[in-house]
Amino acid sequence: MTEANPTPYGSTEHYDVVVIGAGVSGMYALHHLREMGLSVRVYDGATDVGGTWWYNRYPGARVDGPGSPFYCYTFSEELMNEWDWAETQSEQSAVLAYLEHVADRFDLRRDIQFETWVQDARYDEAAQRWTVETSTGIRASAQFLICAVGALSTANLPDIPGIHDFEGDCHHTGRWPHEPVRFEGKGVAVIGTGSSGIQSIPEIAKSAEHLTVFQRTAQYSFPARNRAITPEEMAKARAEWDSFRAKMLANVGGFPYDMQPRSALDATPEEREAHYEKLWQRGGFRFFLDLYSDIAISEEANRSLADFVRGKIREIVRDPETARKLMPDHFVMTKRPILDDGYFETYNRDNVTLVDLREDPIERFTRKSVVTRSGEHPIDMLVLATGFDAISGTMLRLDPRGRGGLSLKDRWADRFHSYLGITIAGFPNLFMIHGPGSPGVFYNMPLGAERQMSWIGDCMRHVRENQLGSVEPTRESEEAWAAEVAALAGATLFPRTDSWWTGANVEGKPRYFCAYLGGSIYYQRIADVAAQDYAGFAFEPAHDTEGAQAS
Ligand code: NA7
Repeated sequence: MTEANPTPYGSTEHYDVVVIGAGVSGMYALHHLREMGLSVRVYDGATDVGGTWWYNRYPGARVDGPGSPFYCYTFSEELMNEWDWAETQSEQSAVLAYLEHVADRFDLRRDIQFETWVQDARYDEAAQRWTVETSTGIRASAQFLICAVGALSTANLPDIPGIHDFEGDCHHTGRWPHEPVRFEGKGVAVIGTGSSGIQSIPEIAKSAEHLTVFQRTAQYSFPARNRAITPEEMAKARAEWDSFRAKMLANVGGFPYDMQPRSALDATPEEREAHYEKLWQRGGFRFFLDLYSDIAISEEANRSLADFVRGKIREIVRDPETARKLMPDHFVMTKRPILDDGYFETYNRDNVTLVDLREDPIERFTRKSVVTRSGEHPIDMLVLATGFDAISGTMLRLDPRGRGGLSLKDRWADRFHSYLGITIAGFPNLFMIHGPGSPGVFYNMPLGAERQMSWIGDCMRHVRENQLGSVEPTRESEEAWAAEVAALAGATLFPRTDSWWTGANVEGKPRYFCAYLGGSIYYQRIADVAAQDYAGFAFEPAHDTEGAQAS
């Protein structure tokens, strides 16, 4: 292993790699890089591991992806064998407990500095190294910088007149307090009906005196039907782990399932209805995987599912006026699909009111109320389920400085330029996990982190073993990559809806769909790039071979 050189406060610590973020991606990056024999330091602002699972402690927070036991790391069969998942849609505390176990088992914490924000990251062209400075006064230098900063980590806080005057407690779902929040006897307002709002609203309604939901966009939501995982299911997942993992690697989204090859338009309306009904009754994330192949592609296919869900909302919600307000009108699936536990049923409670902000927008806050065009809504507590400056937001907040002091904010002013969703021209030796231009949130995220990190590790090895000093994509390869990302997205309905996937939820953000659709194809693409001597990248020789090798 290369020697790390930690030095006292005020001077510079030297590592091979600095990783920003100790969530799912950063934790795996640390493990992988250590296995490669590199010295690594990880910085994270939280007090412990977990990233998004450390922060998002709001009531009702659960896995809304493929579901346990397949939302987990796959690199260690022993880890799979020793960890029991209790439910199909694991709650936040269960996922966090798993990540804490991973940190213990692989002794990760000794190389992680918690409660430490990286405030400055600069590339030194002469030294071919990154220097970071932290909120705790640490300065560290490393040959490589890995940004494992999370796709959903910078809160999107609404800028509504008077919001800072509100005197009651105010919590963003992604910054939820660690001590219990009590809703009993309180008038609570929730702003936002994305996944976080829709997971938390039924839970808050159970104990709040009154809950007022402020909805900007009505949503399609599907039953999670969370249930216990049986010992037999866990045993099967373990016994057949190799074949499950092989399926995950081959599947477009990284899940151990076969995709439905049939077009919705090849089925009769009756067949479609029966198929949707069967999936609705079974629930869970597999609803989306077992749909027809063209739901996100063909307007007609899409309409068939949208009509089905709208029919369900009408059936569930007793008050026709509330049901009308809850009717979504965008293409179904083109905002992040949501799994809920009794969301629409919650509007049948006497203590819940829905305000449709399209008809009745918020004008301002007072010390004790929300004022909409139609009048005043007195509240004691405000819950902001308003989402995140997703995918690119945290990189922009970090604003690393590349060659010649180039600011990422400037480089990304018009688009989130990247090559392979991993590297950025002008920012040598910097790698992103789940960055814009990668499959990111369109892929099983722990597995995606493993696969991207494995590619990044190989690229670092290539640099070091060939006495190179830096690796950086060309702008031409970025342009070609952007065209590939756009062509994949352009064949779908996704770019046609305002969502955090298209950046439309944050004012002033470039509006375009920046995830690489195509999952497993992506991993073949990046493997091919490596096999073709890292086609599309420019390498510099090491200015100081010894320094680059031994850090
Ligand atoms: P989302 O999915 O971005 O949802 C945020 C919600 O907040 C959504 O309904 C927004 O409406 C609404 N919103 C945002 N800003 C405002 C303002 N200013 N006024 C009113 N309403 C607003 O974030 P989540 O945290 O729910 O989910 C993020 C991901 O985490 C989720 O997809 C899972 O993958 C896990 P909009 O739809 O933009 O009109």
